[in-house]
Amino acid sequence: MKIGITCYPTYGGSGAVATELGLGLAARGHEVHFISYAQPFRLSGFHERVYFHEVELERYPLFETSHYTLALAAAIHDTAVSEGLDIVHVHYAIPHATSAWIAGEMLDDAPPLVTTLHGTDVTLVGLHPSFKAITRFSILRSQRITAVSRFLKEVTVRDFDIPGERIEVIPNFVDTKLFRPRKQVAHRRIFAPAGEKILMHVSNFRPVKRVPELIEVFAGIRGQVPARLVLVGDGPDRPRAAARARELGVQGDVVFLGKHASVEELLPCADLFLMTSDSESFGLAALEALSCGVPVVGYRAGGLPEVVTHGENGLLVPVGRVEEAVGAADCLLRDEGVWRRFSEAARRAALERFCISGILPSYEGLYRAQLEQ
Ligand code: GMT
Repeated sequence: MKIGITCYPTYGGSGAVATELGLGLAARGHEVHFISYAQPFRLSGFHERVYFHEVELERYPLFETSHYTLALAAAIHDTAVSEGLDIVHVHYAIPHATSAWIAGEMLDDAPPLVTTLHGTDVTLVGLHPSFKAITRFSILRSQRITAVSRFLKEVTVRDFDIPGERIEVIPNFVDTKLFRPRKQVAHRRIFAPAGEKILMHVSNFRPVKRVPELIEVFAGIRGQVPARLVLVGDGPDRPRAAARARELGVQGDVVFLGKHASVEELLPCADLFLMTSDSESFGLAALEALSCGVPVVGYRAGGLPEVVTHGENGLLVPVGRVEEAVGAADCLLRDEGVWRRFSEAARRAALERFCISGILPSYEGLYRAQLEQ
């Protein structure tokens, strides 16, 4: 099949999933055309049958804003024509499903449109009164709709009045060969020179992630166990997180690494992964941590409990219960035997339930079923 994939190229789960899906499909013999305004952050190196089409954002003095939705529609249209795409698969509904629908309207024989809902396209941005109607319209115009968790499907049905039978849940996946437990002795020594425990968090530091509150959780843990916190990523809440670390007097033990594309090199040296989001449709970063054998401590929000099994490969507490999160982390860090049991269960969950080789055929099957209709 010739598959067009549109995603945000920026640091985030939807772009990561879309890129790895595309690379996986290409490895299985399909031709994959990424259509985005910049090279997706996880798309590096040369891969056979993988092509990148950059969306040109024209500037003209009359326009004060860029016309991303239109430029993307034009790029999807042009790529569909020039490459003869069989399927267009967009990740994150806003405005990608809208652009792809416009592109389809311009074609006599448009390729079917698959829209994958990822999270805030439905739970936050899409719900804004100025976006809700067009988001619903564009989702419904997709021939196939997928959601990355049962939670996200339920929210979409409830808040957008979209028939449940139209949405298929295909969970996110992880490359378990890449994200695997490794002995990272050198990295560990850099992050924790005195042998402290290493806590890690990876995100785009948006308010939904509650990173300043995560610093509070860390400060509580550090009060009980020698520990250091490694923060990977960047975004609007980074200054507030840094300020909170200074207020709590833990800034010396918090490392802000900034954005890093190869988190599989970092995650294996963590003892725990922290995720304190107040809403998380899936929590891809948590899954990648589990795959590296790193148990997760976090808030029981959205679809995260579908990924992290409480009491088995992580501990989840109600949103905002900082003290309970500290207690949960302490319980895992203090007892080597308990930690090892959780770590092994984490790796097992990734291998048995979320391995890319098990999930990718669901997308292939969905494309085939649509093309055979
Ligand atoms: O929806 C977003 O906030 C953006 C998106 C991203 O690109 O980071 O994150 C969402 O999609 C990821 C991949 O499916 C999920 O793992 C994240 O849980 C989800 N984020 C939220 O729901 C806040």
